[in-house]
Amino acid sequence: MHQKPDFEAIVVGAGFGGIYMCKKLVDQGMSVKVIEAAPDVGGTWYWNRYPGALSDTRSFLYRYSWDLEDLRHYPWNREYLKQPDILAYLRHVVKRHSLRQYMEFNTEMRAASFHPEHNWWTVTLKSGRELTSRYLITAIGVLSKTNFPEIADMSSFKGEIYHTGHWPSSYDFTDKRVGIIGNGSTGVQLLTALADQPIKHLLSFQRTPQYVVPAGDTDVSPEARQNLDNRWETIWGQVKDSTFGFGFAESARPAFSVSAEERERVFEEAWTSGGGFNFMFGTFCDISYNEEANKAVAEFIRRKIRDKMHDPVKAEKLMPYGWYARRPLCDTGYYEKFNRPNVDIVDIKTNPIMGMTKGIRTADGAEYALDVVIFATGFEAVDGSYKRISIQGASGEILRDRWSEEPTSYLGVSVPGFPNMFSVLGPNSPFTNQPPLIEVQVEFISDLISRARQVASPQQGTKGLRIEAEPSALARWVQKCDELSAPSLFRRTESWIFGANVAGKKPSVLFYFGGLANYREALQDIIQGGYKGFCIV
Ligand code: FAD
Ligand code: NA7
Repeated sequence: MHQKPDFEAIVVGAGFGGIYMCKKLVDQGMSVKVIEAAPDVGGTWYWNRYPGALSDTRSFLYRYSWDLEDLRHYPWNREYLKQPDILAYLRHVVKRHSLRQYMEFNTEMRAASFHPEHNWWTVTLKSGRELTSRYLITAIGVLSKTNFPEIADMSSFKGEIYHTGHWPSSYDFTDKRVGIIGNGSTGVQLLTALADQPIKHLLSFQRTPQYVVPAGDTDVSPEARQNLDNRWETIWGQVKDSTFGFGFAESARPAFSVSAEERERVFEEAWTSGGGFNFMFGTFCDISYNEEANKAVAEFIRRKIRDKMHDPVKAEKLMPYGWYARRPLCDTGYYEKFNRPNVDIVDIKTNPIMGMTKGIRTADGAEYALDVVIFATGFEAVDGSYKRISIQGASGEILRDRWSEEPTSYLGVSVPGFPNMFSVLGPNSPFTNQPPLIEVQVEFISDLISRARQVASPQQGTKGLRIEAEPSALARWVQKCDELSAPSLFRRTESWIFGANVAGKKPSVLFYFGGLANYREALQDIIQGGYKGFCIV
């Protein structure tokens, strides 16, 4: 008889990924412990409670697909969900499926090591407590570790400093001078919301202007909701058979296969219906890799920005000229807010930030006096969360050392040398709407574990107690990710998608650009081949 660990599985993180992982493993009859650093469930939506925080995946697809009854009855009535709505939804799911009993909050994993003699993991918590488990599943988030750049003299600033990814439970900016550093998805949402508050002066410190298209946020009528409720199975079928999983028909037409008038009509239609991914991938199929197509759409958006702005000087500061090849953004009235006299932009590309004293000092010698500085500077995406943890594999190697040059994993879920450990949304996962992808990965991981558990039995000694990805399978997957992203303009554009947003970090291929449908097909092929690329010993 072999010895038993404390739990069959430890799941780290209680966001969309950890919650579903817990559900699947509990349903398989396993003993499961979920540990979460935050005081409650929610993940991203626990931490990012800044004003204006919302998912820009439409409401009908920013949820789980596996509870049809709940899909039909859970109430929501706007095209997009705000942060409190998503947090409430995830709490509801945990309650509905009685998952809280498996979860421990305010519990951070600091280290983990694999013991080849037992084929299990020891997880060390911040408190020093140790837990053992056969399987370790990290669902610790792609956008979880904040990017908090160092600014000279920051400690001498006497005002308030916040990061959007660690937003406090209360704040009051009434009559204050507020500066926001960063204008990605978060900065755009935050500025749009704060501009409506009684703030004295709101300044956006902007390094790279963005292309922002309308979100199209409206009420969802009871009839539209009923229509969805009648079609959930078809809807999710389409989503999981698509590239991006955002629920719109992805275009198969190149931009220059149609006349200039038709292009304009298509852009105009997408502008009116709204949605960032829809605009980039629902209009034409080659915007992200054909330079001419990209230039055409960029020019259209610039025209729209000019139309919205009253002051040509402000408009020019907001004007993007690089490739339209970052995560597509959408807004609920961003540009219009700059038409107000108390909302302005500071171009920190031309005049970088030099330090913080009474506010923010820039290279031209200007000093912008501020009461509040908000960092909307994003995240160290994908592998950032893993840098805080010392994960030691079977031969003693530490995962963050392995990943110091290039974080990679087989299918986004498994790393050779780190047996019985699986990640949800690990490096080289598809670049898609995340909830459906999370489901696909969680189901793959739980099926793989189930397969190993079938092989294992007390009579068979250690057989089936160790699953590991093969190095050759990883190499092939990484090469595929490299080839798929090579022609993309995204790869020639600095952003978190290639790890190019954090000072000192070497950019690398962090995502699989083949889309959700192809990814699912690859998984199916692997399963049918007896879990090709994994060895179960
Ligand atoms: P997370 O939600 O990030 O949860 C990870 C959890 O792990 C966190 O709670 C964290 O506290 C915990 N954790 C991390 N390290 C440890 C540790 N060492 N010990 C214990 N616990 C730990 N995606 C979309 O598809 N569409 C969108 O519209 C969209 N909008 C977004 C908007 C914002 C502002 C942000 C930040 C992200 C957005 N995302 C969006 C991405 C979003 O992160 C995912 O959709 C999804 O929430 C990820 O869920 P997750 O469970 O994988 O990770
Ligand atoms: P992003 O998209 O990484 O945006 C971060 C913003 O912060 C962006 O404008 C950056 O400018 C700016 N930034 C970052 N570091 C600095 C420094 N050192 N100085 C000045 N400005 C800086 O993060 P978000 O939180 O907006 O969005 C992340 C994802 O979360 C998003 O795509 C959604 O999926 C949810 P830059 O563009 O690099 O010049």
